Amino acid sequence: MQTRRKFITTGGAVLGGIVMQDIMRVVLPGLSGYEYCRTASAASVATIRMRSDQTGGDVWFDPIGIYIYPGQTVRWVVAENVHTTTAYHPRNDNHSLRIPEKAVPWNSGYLVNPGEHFEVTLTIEGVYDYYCIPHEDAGMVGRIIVGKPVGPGALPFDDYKGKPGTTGWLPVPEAARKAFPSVERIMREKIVRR
Ligand SMILES: [Cu+2]
Repeated sequence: MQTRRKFITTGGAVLGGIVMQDIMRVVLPGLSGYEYCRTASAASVATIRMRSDQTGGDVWFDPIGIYIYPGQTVRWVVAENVHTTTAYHPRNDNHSLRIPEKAVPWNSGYLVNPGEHFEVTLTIEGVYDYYCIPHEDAGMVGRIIVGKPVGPGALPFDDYKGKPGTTGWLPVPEAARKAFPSVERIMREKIVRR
């Protein structure tokens, strides 16, 4: 927005105030909101789209794996179908813990309309695995790495079994296990798409 505003101001000086005001009124209502969001968030927000084919048989997060810096915000946006973004954490329906121990788990609840979105800002370093409640068994999961790839999410899926305090935790379903991109691949490529 800064750049655009500067450009418009410069243009206004050249074209004259009245003309420029008219142009702004006509052209900017459509552009300004988008430009503002895009520019304001570019430095700090990573966007993940929640996707589906027309039948709902194929569902996925895009990208499925991302690397971000501590303090960056992740925003999930519905593109098609109905989804959630829900951290692998015992407080979310007794799912096994696959985010850093000190991190706060999130659950967006159902996002039902295209464009609906949910954000978290992740400050604690580690691997964060998450799923979509209605589509977990279909393998709709994603992985975020914040800074160093450490914590429970970096361990094998069954690592918790037999450890104290894990009674009743639900293991990651088979289709989801297959869907996760590896930690190594995310560290190498930073953004991983299916
Ligand atoms: Cu879903």
